[in-house]
Amino acid sequence: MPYDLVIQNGTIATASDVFQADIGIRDGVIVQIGRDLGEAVESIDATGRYVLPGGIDSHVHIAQPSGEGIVMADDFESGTRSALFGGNTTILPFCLQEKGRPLREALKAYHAFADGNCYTDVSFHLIVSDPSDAVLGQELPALVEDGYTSFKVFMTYEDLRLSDGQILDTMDVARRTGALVMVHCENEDAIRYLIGRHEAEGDVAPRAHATTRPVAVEREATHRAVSLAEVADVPLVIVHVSNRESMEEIERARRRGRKVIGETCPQYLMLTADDLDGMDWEGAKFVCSPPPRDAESQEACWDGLERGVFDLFSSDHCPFRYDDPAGKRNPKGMTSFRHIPNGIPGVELRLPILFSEGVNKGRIDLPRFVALTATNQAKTYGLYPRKGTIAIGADADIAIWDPALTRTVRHAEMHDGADYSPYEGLELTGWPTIVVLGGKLMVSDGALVGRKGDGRYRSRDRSYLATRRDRPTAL
Ligand code: DUC
Ligand code: ZN
Ligand code: ZN
Ligand code: ZN
Repeated sequence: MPYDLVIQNGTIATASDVFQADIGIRDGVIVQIGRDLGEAVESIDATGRYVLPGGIDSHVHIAQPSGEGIVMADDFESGTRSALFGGNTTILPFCLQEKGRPLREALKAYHAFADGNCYTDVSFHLIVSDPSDAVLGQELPALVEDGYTSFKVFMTYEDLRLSDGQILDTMDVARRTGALVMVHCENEDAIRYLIGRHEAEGDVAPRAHATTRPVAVEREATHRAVSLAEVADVPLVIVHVSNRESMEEIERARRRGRKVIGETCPQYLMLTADDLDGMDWEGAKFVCSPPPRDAESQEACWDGLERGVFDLFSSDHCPFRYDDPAGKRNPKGMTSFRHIPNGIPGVELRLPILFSEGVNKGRIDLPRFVALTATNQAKTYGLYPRKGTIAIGADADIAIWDPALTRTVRHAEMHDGADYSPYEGLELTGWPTIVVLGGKLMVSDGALVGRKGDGRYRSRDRSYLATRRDRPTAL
């Protein structure tokens, strides 16, 4: 029987190997890797290109309610389209529980947003904002069984933060059910204190967003999060780490034998707090939390990617329009940095940035790139070995890269719903030019050929980190 699709003559990279071979695909799955595979209905010539597992971005915010009058710039159509063009085939957005409401209600809404609208596969993390007895006792355990195997908790934001006791209670559900907890580490009380001081001084411009969320605020919360996880005896993901001192908390916890995974993001490699200065309200374009820091922190994050302090490199795509009353320039926002919605777009540039600045500049090798952006993402969040690698039996989710293609970032040429890119004008070498999802050609030489709805919802297994000997996984 002929293959549906064969990808020929490319250089394949996985998290462990780089080799030349052809890939035979049938019914959406990789069924052969080798030479002279024989007949195929369709074939792609990947001579001179890298053939990589499709990117998995485990940290993406889409259509998330963001406070009074504020609207996210991406829905599932534009968000997954942007992800696809950036070489991704799966993204994991967050489903936010509204206070006082069941998580199932939020999930129903998110599934309705996503169904039939996606260009990549999607799966959801849960954000627990209200760990009531019903949520902890019944709802979360049932949802873990249903394939929602990870939840995020916040230590900051008045309306999202959990107390230490609530975090412990949520971690305890994870301990009992084999779910994985992700924590946003910033100390809300410390931030409130600094915001009060700066506003009293009339210091209200976007730059003060960074000043009022200094490293100490993140480091303290990181220390507390890993300590709470130690008390509850659960593995942990520290998301969006921005600086060396927080990295050191992760490393110290690991030396104590704790399973702690670190994640960093493109903004902490490419931006600094100086970007929040700027004429008019332009600095708002770079407002995200934790904030970008300084050149030394950028170096620290590169170092962490090289040395393995970080296992995950994700975008934290959280897009708001700039020139829009529903976004960064909302009427209240312009009166104080405090009202600027936190988050920046990045799902389309995550991989090109790491490829150009990491692989092409010799900071990390190709297998490490694949590990950080696909394989570890799949393993951490229960998608491996179905996704995150090029292997017989895996989904045929593949990105073909031209390692020598140089392009300058222009938001006008991007595919998200925002009206700017924080990386405008950046010259990057190495771009995905062909993307295949489940054996179906989605992007061909930079043009969209896939259809909305080709991407589907995927339930997940438990993380390999959270499985115990008495609860085996697919691994
Ligand atoms: N945390 C995120 O993970 N993303 C955007 C904003 C935030 O605070
Ligand atoms: Zn966060
Ligand atoms: Zn100040
Ligand atoms: Zn985020």
